[in-house]
Amino acid sequence: MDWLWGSKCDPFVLFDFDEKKSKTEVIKNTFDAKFTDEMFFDVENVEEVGDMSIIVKDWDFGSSDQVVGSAMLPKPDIREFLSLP
Ligand SMILES: [Ca+2]
Repeated sequence: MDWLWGSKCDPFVLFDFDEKKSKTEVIKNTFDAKFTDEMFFDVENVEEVGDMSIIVKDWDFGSSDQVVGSAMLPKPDIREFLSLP
């Protein structure tokens, strides 16, 4: 975790939805990343999907990426976001 001592973060975002994982590109050396990646999740049955896990990590060269923050987007919010009944 190199961002504690003056250098900035190299954030990327991991999504886990319906057991399908996707991630954004790494944006280097910032605390104010703006992600423009588009994520597509091919879901077989929207009635059976669960919550979406969202994890932000700091990419680190030569060591494990560190978790910066996380959130869970619950199924009702996903349905509303997708304008589903
Ligand atoms: Ca880093």
